[in-house]
Amino acid sequence: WAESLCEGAVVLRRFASVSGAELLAGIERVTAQAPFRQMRTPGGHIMSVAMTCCGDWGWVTDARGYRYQHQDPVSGDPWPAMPEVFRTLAVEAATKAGYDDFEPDSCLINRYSPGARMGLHQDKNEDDFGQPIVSVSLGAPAIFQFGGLRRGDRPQRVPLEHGDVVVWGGPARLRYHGVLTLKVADHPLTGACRYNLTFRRAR
Ligand code: MD5
Ligand code: FE
Repeated sequence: WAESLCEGAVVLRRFASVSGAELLAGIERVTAQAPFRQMRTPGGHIMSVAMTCCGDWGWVTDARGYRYQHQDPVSGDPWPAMPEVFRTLAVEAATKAGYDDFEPDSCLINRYSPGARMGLHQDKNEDDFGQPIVSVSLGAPAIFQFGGLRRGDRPQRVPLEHGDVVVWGGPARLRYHGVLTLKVADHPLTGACRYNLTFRRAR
């Protein structure tokens, strides 16, 4: 059940479903200190996905651009610590995919409500593209768009459900990707929302 989407992209179907409730409790703990917020892009648009972060480095966007920083710009406090259950899951998934020394220093938490989407983009604010990214889907299902190395490459549609984990490394690390508009759904643990945990080595 380690399915390969293409060279470098490994899907671990339902890998996180046993820890789903604990991961959602971790999200509650983080958001008590650093609530979800809709950030502004450098182009002035408000993102439809609500975000927060935990770990040493948090990803932020505002009029000044995209970057990682130690502090939550809303509170000025350091981002909450990464819950141990988050880190353990990400390290185990990376190991299964062949990355034995992945140590995430950043976890972006995305919350998609019905109607939210994420346009095609590359993740390239990190220092070392040799490090993989681990993403964990929780709650309502979504259609992930997995593109190529050029923006114009036609994306594949990959359905992602509660508990699915994808490890993006090697030649998949810099592919364009996005998430289609979330449909209305009703998941027993999250209601209509989809959460995604994105684990990265930022520095
Ligand atoms: C999500 N989040 O479902 C995705 C999961 C983000 C974001 O894209 O930037 O917050 S991470 C998917 C990903 C990461 C790195 C590379 C590739 C996909 N890829 O090569 O397709 O909310
Ligand atoms: Fe991304």
